[in-house]
This record gives sequence, C-alpha cells and structure tokens, in this order.
Amino acid sequence: MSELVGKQGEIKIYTTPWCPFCIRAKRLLDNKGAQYEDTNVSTLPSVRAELRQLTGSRTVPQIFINGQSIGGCDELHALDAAGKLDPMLAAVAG
Ligand SMILES: N[C@@H](CCC(=O)N[C@@H](CS)C(=O)NCC(=O)O)C(=O)O
Repeated sequence: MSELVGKQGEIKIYTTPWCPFCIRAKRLLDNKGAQYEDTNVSTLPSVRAELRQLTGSRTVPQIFINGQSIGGCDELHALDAAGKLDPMLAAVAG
C-alpha cells in the first residue's frame, strides 16, 4: 500500500495553499483539535498523480484517516454531520 495513505493513528491531508476547500477541511480538523500531517502538493505532480490513482479524484484536499481514504472537504463535513468523524478521530488519538 502507498505510504501516502498513512496508517492507523495518523491523519494525512494533501492540499494546495490557495484552495478554499483545503482551508475549510483543515479548519474543521483544527476545531476538533486533531493532529494531522499536511502536505502541500502544489509542486509535487508525482504525488498528485499517485493520489489520483489511489482515490480516483483529481481534486484537493485528499484526506486519509487511519489509513483510510475519506475523500475531500465535503466528505469530511458529511462524516461529521453523520456523527462518524469524532469516533474516527478518537481512534487516531486513542
Ligand atoms: N468536492 C471537493 C471539491 C474540491 C475542489 O474542487 N478542489 C479544487 C481546489 S480548491 C481542485 O482541486 N481543483 C482541481 C480540479 O478540479 O482539477 C471537496 O469537497 O474537497
């Protein structure tokens, strides 16, 4: 499995600095006090290509929690609205 996805206990987010969806996703994680590794992929075309292969999506952000692809900002907020994000974050901290 690609190292990009991380593993249990990790949150990885792939972003570009000027992307409002990226800022919004990180704000939600910050508000929840989550620790994450943020990688700016704006100058990393090979990482973007690998993310595209892994997720089937060409947009940023791409978020992985506990080695699982979450999707982007909308999916992160949908998980939160469904009450599923907090347990995932608790598993990271756990
Ligand atoms: N629905 C996505 C939208 C993300 C999105 O549109 N990101 C823009 C940058 S702010 C992007 O990656 N655009 C590049 C593209 O569409 O190829 C999400 O919630 O993450």
